[in-house]
Amino acid sequence: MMNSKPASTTHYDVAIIGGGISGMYAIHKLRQLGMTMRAFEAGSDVGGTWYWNRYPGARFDSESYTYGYSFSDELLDEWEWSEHFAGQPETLRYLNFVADKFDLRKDMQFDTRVVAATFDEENKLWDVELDDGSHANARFLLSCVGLLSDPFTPEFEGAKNFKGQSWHTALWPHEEVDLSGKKVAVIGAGSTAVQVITELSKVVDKLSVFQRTPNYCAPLGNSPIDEDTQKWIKANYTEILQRCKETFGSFLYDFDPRAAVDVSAEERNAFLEEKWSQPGFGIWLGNFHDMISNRESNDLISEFVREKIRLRIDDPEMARKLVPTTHGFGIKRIPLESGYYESYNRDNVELIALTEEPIECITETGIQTSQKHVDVDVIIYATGFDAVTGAYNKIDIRGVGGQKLTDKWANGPRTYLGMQSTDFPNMFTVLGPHNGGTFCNIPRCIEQNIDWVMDAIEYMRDNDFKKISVDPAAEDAWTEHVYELVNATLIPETKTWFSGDNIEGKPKSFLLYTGGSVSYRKSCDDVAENGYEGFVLER
Ligand code: NA7
Repeated sequence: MMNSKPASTTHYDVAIIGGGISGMYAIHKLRQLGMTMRAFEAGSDVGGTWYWNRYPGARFDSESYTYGYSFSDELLDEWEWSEHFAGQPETLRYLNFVADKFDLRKDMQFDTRVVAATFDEENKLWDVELDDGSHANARFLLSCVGLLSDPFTPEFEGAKNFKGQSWHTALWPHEEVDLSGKKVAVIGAGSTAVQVITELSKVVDKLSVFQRTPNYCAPLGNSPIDEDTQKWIKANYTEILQRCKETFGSFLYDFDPRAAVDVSAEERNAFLEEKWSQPGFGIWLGNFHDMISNRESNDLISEFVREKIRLRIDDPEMARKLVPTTHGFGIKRIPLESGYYESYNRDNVELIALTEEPIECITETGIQTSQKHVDVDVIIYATGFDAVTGAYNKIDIRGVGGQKLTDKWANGPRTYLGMQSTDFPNMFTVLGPHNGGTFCNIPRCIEQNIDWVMDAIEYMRDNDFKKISVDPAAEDAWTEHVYELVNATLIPETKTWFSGDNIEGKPKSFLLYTGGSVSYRKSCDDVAENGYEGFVLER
């Protein structure tokens, strides 16, 4: 493939893969450094996650005003979020507004996939091959591919024979889809399914939900932002954004320093009731600090939430299927919902618990389970993503000595700070595996990641360095640190995309970083302050 390289290859200082929130910000920052760059984006326009995930109900689980970019006071002042948790159309409008305001598209190439990237050791350059066969090269390769950008559709027997329409939620059609009067199946019960089921249940003739593992869903508590609150937000952006820098997940709330087991039952219940009644992730990331590490505490909190779920479902048999029993609260991503459980009180919604009634195959007209045939017109796969490493595996990335990144990460990723991997010099992985941004209010950590990478690039330019690579000892230590942190929690006990075990055949290995944003930022800052300790810089 690489031999067909055309004679003329365009050169940039930085080649960026992806035109979502990370890629867009990277362009803005690189311009400030006076560098040349090009972002290659598979979609036809900006937005990444928010460009692709157009399904009904797609919405922030982060407070809108903690999610937007913070780099421009003017932008903070000009943009007004209409809801505390904005829906996808508004978010995409916002990202278009940013792209227009900062004229970002002129450094972006849409409808273009990067198919390969090879490090040219002699010239210390990355050669990037695009899906039209053309090439570009750059001193630095910045992967801005996001965490959840490689949609996963399980291979059910017979799926190809289905005569109706079917699609993955992340590939929702761009044209208007009218599902009223239709019989629709949704496969999945994660955050996406919870959002899409709630909306579809209100419009379709019949909705059949195929759920493998129920989740603990908590109320989102969304509402419009009134005029006074709007003024308050604008006047307090500095404090809001500063607060996000000080908390574990870069949200406005943080874990409570008390252990759930150390307080009286009365105090604990009052605390949980309060958290439950508040909007957003407070019930998860503002809960007792030992919730994700202490079995007893986790059991107490899980039972509190189970009871909340039971109370909302009319039919006890339906409630039994919807109440999680095989994992504890907060160990997996908590879907936030706006009437999800009430969907199951509607006559037009049925729930098929796949643990009791597995899918045998897909037929021309619907889904055959071990017990019945469910007739459907449309099948919606809300089956998640090949998370974190999936998008990397789709690109033939080769580092020193032609080593393939997929081979290096075959048994699980190895990185330093989640920013770079040994033998893949000059390649920075924004929100990459084991990066602090993986367990974070994403844009807050994207800005931290990009700012840090830009400082490194600037430092190299100013000191005439051409190559930055990771010392293997630093990579070993970071990887060890990542596993040590997660092994002190209950997370390894559960199957989740956090560990790649939502995908058959993918090695179970933890992909995120659970040390929290504050600790992660400090690690990154310390490395920079110590002359990029753990990295090797060459001229
Ligand atoms: P998730 O959270 O990975 O959810 C995927 C869902 O699809 C989950 O319920 C899975 O069940 C289900 N699934 C996956 N494969 C199958 C098969 N083969 N059969 C039946 N059901 C299956 O993805 P989401 O898109 O909902 O959310 C991803 C992230 O986006 C979320 O964490 C937020 O950060 C935003 P399982 O639980 O594996 O039994």
